[in-house]
Amino acid sequence: ATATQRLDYQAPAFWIDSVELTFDLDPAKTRVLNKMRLRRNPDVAPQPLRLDGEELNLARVLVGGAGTSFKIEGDQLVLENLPEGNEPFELEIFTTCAPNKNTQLSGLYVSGDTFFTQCEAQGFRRITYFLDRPDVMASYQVLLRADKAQYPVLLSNGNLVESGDLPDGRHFARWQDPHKKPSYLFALVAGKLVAREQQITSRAGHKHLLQVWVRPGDLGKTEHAMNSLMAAIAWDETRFGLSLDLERFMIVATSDFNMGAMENKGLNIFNTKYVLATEATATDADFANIESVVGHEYFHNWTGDRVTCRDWFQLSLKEGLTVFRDQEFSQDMAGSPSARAVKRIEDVRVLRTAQFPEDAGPMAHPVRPDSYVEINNFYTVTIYEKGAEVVRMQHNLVGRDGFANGMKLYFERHDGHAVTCDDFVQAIADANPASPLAQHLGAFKRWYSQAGTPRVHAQGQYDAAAQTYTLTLTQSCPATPGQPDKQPFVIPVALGLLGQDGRALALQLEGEDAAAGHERTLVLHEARQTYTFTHVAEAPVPSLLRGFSAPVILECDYSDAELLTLLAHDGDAFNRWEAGQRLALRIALAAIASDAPVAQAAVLPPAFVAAMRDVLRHPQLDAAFKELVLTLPSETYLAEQLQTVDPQRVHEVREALRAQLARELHADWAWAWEQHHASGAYRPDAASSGRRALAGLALAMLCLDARTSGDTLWPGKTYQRFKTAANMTDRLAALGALVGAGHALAQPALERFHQLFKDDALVIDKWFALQAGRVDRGGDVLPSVKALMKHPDFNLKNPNRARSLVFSYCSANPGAFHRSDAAGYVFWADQVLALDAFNPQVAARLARALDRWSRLAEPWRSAAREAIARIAAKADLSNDVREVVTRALA
Ligand code: BAL
Ligand code: ZN
Repeated sequence: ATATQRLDYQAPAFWIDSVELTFDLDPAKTRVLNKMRLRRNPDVAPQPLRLDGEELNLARVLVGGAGTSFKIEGDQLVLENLPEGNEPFELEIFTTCAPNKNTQLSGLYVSGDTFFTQCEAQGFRRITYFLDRPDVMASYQVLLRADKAQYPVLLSNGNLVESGDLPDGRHFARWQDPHKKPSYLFALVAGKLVAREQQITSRAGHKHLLQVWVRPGDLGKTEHAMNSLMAAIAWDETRFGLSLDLERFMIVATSDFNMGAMENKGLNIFNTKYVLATEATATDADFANIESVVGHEYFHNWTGDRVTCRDWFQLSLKEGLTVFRDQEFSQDMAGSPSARAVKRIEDVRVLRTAQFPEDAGPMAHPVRPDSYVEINNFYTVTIYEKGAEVVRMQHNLVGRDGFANGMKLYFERHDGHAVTCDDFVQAIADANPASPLAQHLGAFKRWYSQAGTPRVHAQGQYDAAAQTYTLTLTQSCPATPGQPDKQPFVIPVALGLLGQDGRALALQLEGEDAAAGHERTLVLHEARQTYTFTHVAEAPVPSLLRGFSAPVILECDYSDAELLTLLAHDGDAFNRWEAGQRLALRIALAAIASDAPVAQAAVLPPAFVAAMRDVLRHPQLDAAFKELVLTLPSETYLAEQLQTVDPQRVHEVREALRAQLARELHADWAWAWEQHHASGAYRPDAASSGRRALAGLALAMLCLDARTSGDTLWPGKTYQRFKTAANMTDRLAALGALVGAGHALAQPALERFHQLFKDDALVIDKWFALQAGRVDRGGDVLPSVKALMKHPDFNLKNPNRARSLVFSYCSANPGAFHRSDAAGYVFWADQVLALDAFNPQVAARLARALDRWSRLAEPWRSAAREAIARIAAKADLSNDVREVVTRALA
């Protein structure tokens, strides 16, 4: 397969003004009549019409009602004898497809007994021949016909204009979308579904019908999704002045879905994982994810649907911006400054453990990539999460009001159009001409064009005689594939200075008349810049990159004492957490580098343990924040700091540190459990989920310690908690504590859990994931994963189930996966190949699990390379997997 290049973009030779689609739905053979009105694009030289189509059976083509000649070239239908001139003409195409054979879950497919579609990025061409590219925006009218008993509900985008019965037990529904849209936002759903409904009146005074469609038994699990949707609608009106532009807004849930959810205009299709929740079946994290994903898809209605992408290289235009919006929404919903900081820390943790490795590995690509073989491989943490950071930096450089003005200008200029990342940043800058963003716009745009995570080195110098503090910031960025040299980035560095007692110091830069506050943002835009603060009465402790003000790696030679000061006093909650992580990282990395045995050893120095105790027992800090501070950096994050990675040593050291924290803070964990475990009526709000998170961590630590101490009290209490828990968060935490400690009670608890929830697919996913993700002890996880592959409930074809077992092991459990006998890698390669035979998108995701193979120590490195090469040697790989393994071996 050939790569598509960003710079090869050309406007389409034809526009499609309107489409009338008629579907006769049948799982084995669905007939599609596609009647389009097209016209030549006068700006492009006359040429044949080339329509995309994949796995379609073509029956007939008519132009202006008459037969015409055509050619099939590869996956394209080519029409040469079309009317000349710029007048619109009508083209009718009859095709059939087989939804029940569509295991890729792209295009029109069947899940259970229900029809669903997924068209982003290029699934529409699997439904009919079309100009399947996002810059072709058309009006859609859709007629659905199907057996009434089998498919009583028929949905598509927009408004229902007509419905009724047909002969032979069939019926129809006609839908009209009032908004033009690209083909990737088309959707249809047909099946036995029921809806939770809600009528709302917007702030603008318009009435809307909201619906959440699910299978009949699931209606009781839709309240939270509906609440989240209403909150998202209200939030977008308040925060950005953007209101719902449709009479009806629908969400439909399916249990077979490659992604999390999809923002089809007016008819969002969701993975059940991000819709269904009750306190008995879903955890606090599930509740939070539902709120965030429902918000995300809803926010796409403006940032994605009304203003869409010119081409797929601009994917972050809608994804980065919409992730930024959903992150802000979740922070605003969380409420208190502390709860907002917790959300920020969680988001940064994802960025660092998933995006930083991507940016340092063979799949590294800019936020706006330059080339791809398979666009589905570019729905990445770089496009989404780093893209969101790039929007966040713009927000912070122009301020909250400036950003709102920039968004307003963006919609004034581009509403109804397909545009580029450049158009977005230009609008934000033009609305804020005096801002540092506008001042450094050209350099700022490098965030879109250069891959790799920049490193910022900070060096401070205190001059007691002059009472000055000089901070020198230097930046660099490592080479990434195809980009050996990087130009400096524009890096906003939010900072404060603390006195030795932790007090915030007033900030006055050389040349300024007076101090201006206790926090400010320096804009680093050259390779090296120096800033001098004056009137500094004592050697300060710098608190740099507050709130993680830029997606960079900050290097600063802090002493342990300085980090302890920041951990105890920093007014910026993010940096307070960060100081604890830096301390833990430093200790862990030293232990990894040494050959000393770590099991049962006291690797953590007393000062660190005492600082952790102080945080845990702190009278003012929130439980959620404590839980984050008391959680050690992950194995993946630790590995990212190393030039050469021995994954077993990383695992062993982290487990030893965890065991020591469990042991030395035993009384404190018991205290934390007693203080936080009581639960009244369940509410998924930030404060109560924080208490549950800390109680859950305490229980895990108490069970872990019982493993070595032989204590039976805490495992017994945990089992009791597991049995009587009033909600899934507490129940799963107790089960996880037993499983994580490898306690004998884990097995009966797992069996009981399965028995209780055997009919709830999303809970059974948790049951698989817990076992595949548990702490490895002597290589015992892989055999149980292999046994679970044979469990009657396991099904590789269901993406959620595949993710819960195979991905939880290969992609999220490094200590268990990186076995020195290479059996983890052999298993991985087998599963990538098995998945690729029917679902390339999911297979290609799994293929990313060994991205960072080249940094592994031997024998892992050679074994990993061999496993990747075995996949690459397969002749009939999908483009998806081929691209990933080719880049890995390059
Ligand atoms: N557009 C694909 C799914 C999402 O990002 O919302
Ligand atoms: Zn999105």
